[in-house]
Amino acid sequence: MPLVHHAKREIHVKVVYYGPGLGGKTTNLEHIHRHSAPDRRGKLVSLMTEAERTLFFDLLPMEIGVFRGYRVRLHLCTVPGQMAHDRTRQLVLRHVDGVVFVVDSQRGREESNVASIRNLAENLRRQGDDPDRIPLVVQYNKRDLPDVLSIEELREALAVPPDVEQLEASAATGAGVFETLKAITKACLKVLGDPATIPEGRSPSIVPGRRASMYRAAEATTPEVSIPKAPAVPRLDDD
Ligand SMILES: Nc1nc2c(ncn2[C@@H]2O[C@H](COP(=O)(O)OP(=O)(O)OP(=O)(O)O)[C@@H](O)[C@H]2O)c(=O)[nH]1
Ligand SMILES: [Mg+2]
Repeated sequence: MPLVHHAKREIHVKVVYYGPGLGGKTTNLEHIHRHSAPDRRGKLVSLMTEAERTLFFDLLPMEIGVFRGYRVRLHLCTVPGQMAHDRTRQLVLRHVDGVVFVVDSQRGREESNVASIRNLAENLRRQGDDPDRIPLVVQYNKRDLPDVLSIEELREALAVPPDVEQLEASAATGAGVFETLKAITKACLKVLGDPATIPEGRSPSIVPGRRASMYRAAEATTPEVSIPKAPAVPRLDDD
């Protein structure tokens, strides 16, 4: 991915919403699904536990218009944020083109946010991607709640470099949700360039030149977070 299909004049872009448990990833997709034209969106598939935690992943296919003569099809996915589901996160991340990192702005969630950034970097490296070259947007979510850190405090705690696009949001009310989607779509299409010149099939999504890294900062500043042994989860036979 992005996967270019010249005969159909289509581009497929996979965007993964990543972040700590209960940060609002699924709520983002639910808002997008609810507020998109029915002929532009597919079914929102969610696999949840009883407590409405994502057990496996959410998937929402969308069509967002035409880019240089090619129809753009987005595949929006979320990972399960709970630490135990790391194997599932690795599967969902395969062939990712762009990441939305959903930050939980609430006071007290700093460590979970940083642990999730570290985990994202680890899992990208594990599959051979350079975390500093995958298109990335940071969403500061839950801005509607009273006890949230300021954007400056969050930016500093998470060491988000200024060249990464950052947006405030409240997925619960919908504020900032489509702006985030637009930002990551633009970032993914920017690195794609002219689809007509790209070979058929899947090609890596790589930002030219490395960014300043919030991953290295997270790795340098956080203590080891031990990941408990994963419980049984359904396996995805990908490829
Ligand atoms: N007030 C407020 N609540 C939010 C916001 N975003 C999400 N929530 C609530 O936070 C809870 C968790 O949201 P989810 O979207 O399920 O979180 P998640 O990141 O998908 O969590 P996992 O699937 O466990 O990784 C839900 O009760 C949401 O309604 C927000 O912006 N503001
Ligand atoms: Mg979820």
